Amino acid sequence: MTTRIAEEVADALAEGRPVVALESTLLAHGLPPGRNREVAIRLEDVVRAAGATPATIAVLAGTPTIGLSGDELDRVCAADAGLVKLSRRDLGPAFALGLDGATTVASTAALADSVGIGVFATGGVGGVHRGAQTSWDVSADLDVLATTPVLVVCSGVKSVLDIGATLELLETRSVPVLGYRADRFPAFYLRESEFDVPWRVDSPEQVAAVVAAHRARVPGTSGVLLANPVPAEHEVDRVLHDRLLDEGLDLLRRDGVHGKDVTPVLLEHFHSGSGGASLDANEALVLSNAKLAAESAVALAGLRG
Ligand code: PSU
Ligand code: MN
Repeated sequence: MTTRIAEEVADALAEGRPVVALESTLLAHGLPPGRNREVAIRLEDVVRAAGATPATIAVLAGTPTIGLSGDELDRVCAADAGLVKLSRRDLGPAFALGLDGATTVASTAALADSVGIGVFATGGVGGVHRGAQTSWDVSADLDVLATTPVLVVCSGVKSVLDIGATLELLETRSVPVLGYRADRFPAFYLRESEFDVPWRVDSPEQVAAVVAAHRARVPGTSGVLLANPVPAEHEVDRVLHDRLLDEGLDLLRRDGVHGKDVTPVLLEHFHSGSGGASLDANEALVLSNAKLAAESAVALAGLRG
């Protein structure tokens, strides 16, 4: 069983041209069928327009696949796809059992790094869940950020998580957190949480300079988290957001949802309860993150000369 790398991605890597990894869980489990296929193609277009090569990552018939064809994107986005949500620990079983699966931030970043892709765009990363004091529900995304030298561009973490605890853990694990043209850490649907970002950067060149310094001159192998707030015109109304959040948390308790189902159930609640506003926000922020990731990858490639 080998890793399959799309030709255009392999060529770009061999020639040192910028590549941006994209995850498949946000397509298969974060967006509804139909819409997910449109977003998949728009993400790739945005990356290309900014001068980088997109590499959407998934596991297909047990093979890690870096860069999906149109047919493969159809397969990942199909209504009846039934793809398993694969975190990093699930990769071995999925390979061995020949499964189709969608990769989370944790597994996408790990697979990207394994083939030499150092920049990755997503929507929101997983983090410390509310009530983690008793549930121990802390996303493996944080562990991968702590151990994998990948730049992850996101719009912060959803307010369904314990944002303060998530930022504390990122500090403990020595992951630099940068706000893109922002002083506050964003909360996915909202441009600002109540928490400050440790560092602010204002251009892709600054992002690249920080990433290069972190990789070359700071001992250790942690990633870098770049937090890019949702574009202002797509931010979800705060009152609506707070209502959906309270309802969503009640729903989880009522139905006893836990583990890897928590994030998809909450996302679906937001999408159905907001009349589509949260979907528009979700699409706008991942597209904006893909663009910024591509611009940063281009700037990083420029530094390597
Ligand atoms: N946040 C979102 N949308 C998503 C996810 C996170 O706004 O679709 C997905 C990502 O793939 C992330 C995963 O890696 O959920 C985290 O899941 P968990 O909390 O079960 O680790
Ligand atoms: Mn979890």
